[in-house]
Amino acid sequence: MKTAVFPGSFDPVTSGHLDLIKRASKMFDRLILGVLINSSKKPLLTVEERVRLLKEVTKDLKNVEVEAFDGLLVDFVDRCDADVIVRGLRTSNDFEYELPLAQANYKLNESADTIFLATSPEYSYVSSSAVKELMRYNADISGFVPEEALKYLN
Ligand code: COD
Repeated sequence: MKTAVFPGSFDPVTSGHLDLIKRASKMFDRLILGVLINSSKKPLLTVEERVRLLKEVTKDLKNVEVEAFDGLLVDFVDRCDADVIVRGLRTSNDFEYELPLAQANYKLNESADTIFLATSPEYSYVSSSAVKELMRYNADISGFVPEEALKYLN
């Protein structure tokens, strides 16, 4: 049984996240979405809200679980008894950020190896930061977040 952890802030979950979650859920027997509790980014939503929204948007994906975590990702991966970490890549900026993170995680724990999935082109411009920025201007975010999240955020 292969288990993967897809960690993130998910503040809030976007259509880009959901696309990646659906694709990764087909590759592994079990996919655990790890929601970081103490993000250094100032969160829009509480961790409870982020977990609840993720559960709602993934309710039809039977092998997907959602859990909040604190501390190091490698320790969460161990607690989940996971085989791999999944992360997404949109641009070369993501790559610059992700590569040292993946290498550091592997150095800390060789069972915390990372695989990257390329964003689907239709979601490459989507990010939680863009959603937060648009919300500040009361703009339409329907193309950026799943329907369930849209209802809640509106
Ligand atoms: N298309 C595809 N992928 C996307 C899209 C999109 N449109 N939008 C986002 N993604 C991907 C991101 O590239 C990322 O892989 C993932 O979705 C989650 O994104 P975010 O922004 O919600 O989450 P991050 O990047 O803020 O998560 C950071 C972590 C929580 C993974 C990180 O801070 C962490 O591991 N913290 C724990 C402490 C730790 O262990 N630090 C490392 C020390 S070396």
